[in-house]
This record gives sequence, C-alpha cells and structure tokens, in this order.
Amino acid sequence: MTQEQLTFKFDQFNHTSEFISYKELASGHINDTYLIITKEEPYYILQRINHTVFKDVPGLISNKVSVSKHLQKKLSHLPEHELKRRVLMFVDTKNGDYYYKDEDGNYWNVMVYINDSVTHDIVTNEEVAYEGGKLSGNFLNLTSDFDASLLTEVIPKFHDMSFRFWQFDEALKTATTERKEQAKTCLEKVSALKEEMHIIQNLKDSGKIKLRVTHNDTKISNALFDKNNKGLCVIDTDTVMPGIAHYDFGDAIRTICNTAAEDETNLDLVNFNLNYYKAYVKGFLEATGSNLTDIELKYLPLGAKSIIFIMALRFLTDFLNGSVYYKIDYPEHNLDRAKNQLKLIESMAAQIDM
Ligand code: GN1
Ligand code: MG
Repeated sequence: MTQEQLTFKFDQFNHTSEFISYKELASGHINDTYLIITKEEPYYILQRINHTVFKDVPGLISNKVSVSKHLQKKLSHLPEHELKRRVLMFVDTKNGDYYYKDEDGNYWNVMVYINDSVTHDIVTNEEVAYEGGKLSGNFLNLTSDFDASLLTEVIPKFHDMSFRFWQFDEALKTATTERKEQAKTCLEKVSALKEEMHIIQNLKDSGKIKLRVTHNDTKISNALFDKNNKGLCVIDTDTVMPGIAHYDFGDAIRTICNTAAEDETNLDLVNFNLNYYKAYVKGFLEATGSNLTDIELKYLPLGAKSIIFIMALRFLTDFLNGSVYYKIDYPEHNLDRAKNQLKLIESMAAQIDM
C-alpha cells in the first residue's frame, strides 16, 4: 500500500487534520492496521478489515460502533478528555457510514488514536495483570445492559468447541502426511483433552451459562494502558458479539499469564504465572462485582483452560490446512503457536485445580 493510496482511503473519512505520514502496526494476525500521523492531533488509526475472515463487514462495523456509543453513554460522567481515552471513537465517512468500501472491494474504518498509551505483548508486572482484569471485567459489566441479540454474529461459532473440532477433523482429512507427522505430539495432546474441553460448551448450549455481550479477543495486546500501568480501554472490538463471560476472562489470561509470547519456540520459557493469574482474577472480580452468577464464577478457571485450548486447536488446524487463515512469518509458525499454547495449558493445570 503506497502513502498516496492510504491518504486517499483516509480522506474518505471526516478527520480534522491533514495526512503527514503513517506507520504500519503489525501485531494483529488478520487485519491491516496503520497509525496515521496528521498535522495536528488527534492522530488516527486506519484499518483494512479482512473480509475473507469477516464475511459481514457492515454488520461488524455496526456492532462495534453501537457498542462504543453505548460505552460512551455509560461513561458520560467522565470529563471529555478522559472519556476519549476510555472508549474507542469511530470516525464516519463523508457519506455518514462508518466504513468505506474501495474500488477493490476492501473495507476500511477509522478510529481516533489514543495517544500517550502503551500496549503489552508480554506482561512483566502484577499491576498490569490486575489492571487487565479490571479492563475485561469492566467491558462485561458496562455492556451487561446492552441487548446482545442486537449484535451480528460476525464469525459464527467463533469460540464453539464442537465446531472448532469439526474444522480440525476436516483439516486432518486433507493434511499432508508430513504435516501430520510434524504435529504428532500436538495431535495426541488435543485428543486427550477433547472431552474436558466440551464441558463449558455443553453448559452454554443447555442455557446454563447465559449469553452476554463479549469482546472475544481480549488478549492483553488488545488493551491500552497509560504510562503508569493504569488500564485505559480495550481495543480491537471487531469480534464483539454474543458470547459467554468465560471467553473474555480466558483469552486475557492466555496472554497475561504466559511468561513468553504466544509464538515463543523455546517451550522452557513458556510457563503459567500464578501470581499474575491471582492479580488478574482480583481485578476481574472487582470490576464484574455481583454481575456474574454462581455457575459463571464456578467455571472461570476451566473457561480459561478452554480458551487457551481453542487457540491451540485453531493454530494447529491452520497449520494442517497449510496456513490459510493467520498471518505467518515462516511455514511452521502456526504449529509453534499451537505447541506453545499446549505447553501453557500443562503449566496452568499443574498449578490450578479446575
Ligand atoms: C487473531 O488478529 P488478531 O491478532 O486481533 C484472532 C483471535 C486470536 C488471535 C491470536 C478474528 O486476532 O481469535 O485469538 O489472532 N482473530 C480472529 O493471537 O480470528
Ligand atoms: Mg482481533
């Protein structure tokens, strides 16, 4: 993408300044994200939504804009400069839509950049773990009065264990012998956990765990902090849709409690940090308050294990499929991610009773 092309996309939106330069932010596995530096602040985030992964981009945009507006209302008691740091603000186009579809069929959206903020790929202190818990708990809390049935299911069955196993089984049917051989230990570990990993799914399907508005991608790099480690807000709300509390609880833990990055290949470095877990849980429970039911609370640890597992399963499936879904840097990248997540589960299970 050239600067000229990006400027053109950016200028479809009602921003308040002039494009000066850009920087690609490469941490996501799905979309293309650019920081747009403008002549005057605020800066902006310009994003191309991957419409192969997200089949209903207008639905996705409508979800995230309406949830943002809801959060803005709920936090309207805050002074304006503070509010702007605590909720994503989407920018509309000259046509009044919140996305622009270009001549190649690509979808773009723009948000106001929250400056003086930091993200963490790996957590290195308890305060960030605690604040991360407050952020994901707060998101559930503040959206608990938003009617989840108004949201589009942007990726149907996103965290559905049976569906992810079905995709995995399909991938096994067509995978090369070489890939299956490379993935042998992972395949064994996955089948050993299969039954346990359906417990939460069954509780959800039987209605025992209720549907809420969930973020569904609460990995810690999707949370903004200020320079003093205080949590500001959750970002990357593309996957906001109906779900269960365990998804958001779990995906944050998957990343906060991993002592290494999700693709670290030296598995000796991959361990589950129990202190960060405790700090995270404290923040999460403080924020959700009395909002969670007994059954939701009871299954939080297993929820975390299940979400770590589902990521392992999805990375493994994509590896078997020849890496057609996640962005990769080398052929075994997804296999390494799967091995990493499975090691994390072992380390977690050794320290926490489910
Ligand atoms: C993907 O693109 P990114 O990094 O926000 C994925 C998540 C995974 C995550 C793993 C739509 O998110 O489900 O947890 O990678 N998003 C989608 O890092 O599949
Ligand atoms: Mg995401």
